[in-house]
Amino acid sequence: MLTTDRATAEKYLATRKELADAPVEDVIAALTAMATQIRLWDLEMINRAKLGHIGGDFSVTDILTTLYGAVLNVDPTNPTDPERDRFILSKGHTAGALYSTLAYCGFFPQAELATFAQALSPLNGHPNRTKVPGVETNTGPLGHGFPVAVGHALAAKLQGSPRRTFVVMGDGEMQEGSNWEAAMTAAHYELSSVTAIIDRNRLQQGAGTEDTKTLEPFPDKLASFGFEVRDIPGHDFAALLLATQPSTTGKPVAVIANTVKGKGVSFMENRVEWHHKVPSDEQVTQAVQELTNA
Ligand SMILES: Cc1ncc(C[n+]2csc(CCOP(=O)(O)OP(=O)(O)O)c2C)c(N)n1
Repeated sequence: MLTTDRATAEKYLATRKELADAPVEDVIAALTAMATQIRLWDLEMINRAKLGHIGGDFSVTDILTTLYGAVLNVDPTNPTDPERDRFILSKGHTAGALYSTLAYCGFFPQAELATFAQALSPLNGHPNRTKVPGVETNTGPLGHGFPVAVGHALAAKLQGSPRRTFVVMGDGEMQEGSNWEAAMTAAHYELSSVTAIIDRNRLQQGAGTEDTKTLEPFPDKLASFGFEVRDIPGHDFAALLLATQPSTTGKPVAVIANTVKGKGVSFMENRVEWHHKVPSDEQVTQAVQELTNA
C-alpha cells in the first residue's frame, strides 16, 4: 500500500482552501495548470510502461481535475476518513489519469508513477483499492462502478450523512445493463447525493458508440430514469464546476460531459485507435509540445 506524500498533500489542501474563496477565473487558471500537469505525467507513464489507455485518459482528465481540484471533500492525509466524499472511476482502464491526479494531490509520491504497470507495482493497469490510497473500489470490468456508487450513497442516506458520491463512466460503458439498474435504484431511493458523470467522447474500443449501440436520445433516457440531467461541454471548467454542484431537484444528478477522446494532442483527438495505442518517441515529443503550449 502506498502512503501519503505529506508535503504535497499539505500544499494541495492549502490550495483548495485558497481556491474556495478565489474568483472563478483564478480557479479555472489553477485547474487548467493542474490538468496540463496530469496529462504530462500520464503521457510519461504510458510511454515508460508502453501500455495504457491514453485516449480515454485525456478525455477524462478535465473531469478528474475539476473534482479533485475544486469539488471533492477528500483529504490525502486521511484518505479513509468516514465522512469523505466518495469517488469511483468506473472506467477503470483510464487508471493512468486517476493515478496522476491522486499523485498531484499527494495521496502518494509522484515518483511512484514511474512504476506504473511494472511487476509488483501497486499501480496496476486498473485501480486497486487495497494498494492505492484514494481508490474506493477496484474497477476495470465495465458496469460495476455505478452500482457500487449507489450503494455508497444509500449507506450515506441511511446514516444521515451529508457526504456526496461521484462516479465517472464511459459512454461506451453505458451499454452495460447494470448501469440502468443502478440508475433505477438511485432514483427509487431519491439518492440526490449521487452525481454520475458520463465521459461522452462518442468513441469506445474500436468504434463509435453510436455505431456500436445507440445511446441517443441519451439525456431523455437518463431523465426518464429519474435523473436531473446536465448536458455540458466536458472540457469547459466553468461548466464542469456548475454541473458538479449539488442536486437542485432532490433527484440524483447525471452529467453528460461532452468530451474529446485524446483531448489536447492533435493527432490523438477523436481517433479511435488511440483507445490504447502507445505513442512513438517522436509522437511523445510532439504531444509534450502541444500540451505545454496550449
Ligand atoms: C465488462 C467489460 N467488457 C469489456 C471490457 C473491455 N473494454 C475496456 S475499455 C472498453 C471500451 C470502453 O469505452 P468507453 O466506456 O466509452 O470508455 P472511453 O472511451 O472513455 O475510454 C472495453 C470494451 C471491459 N473492461 N469490461
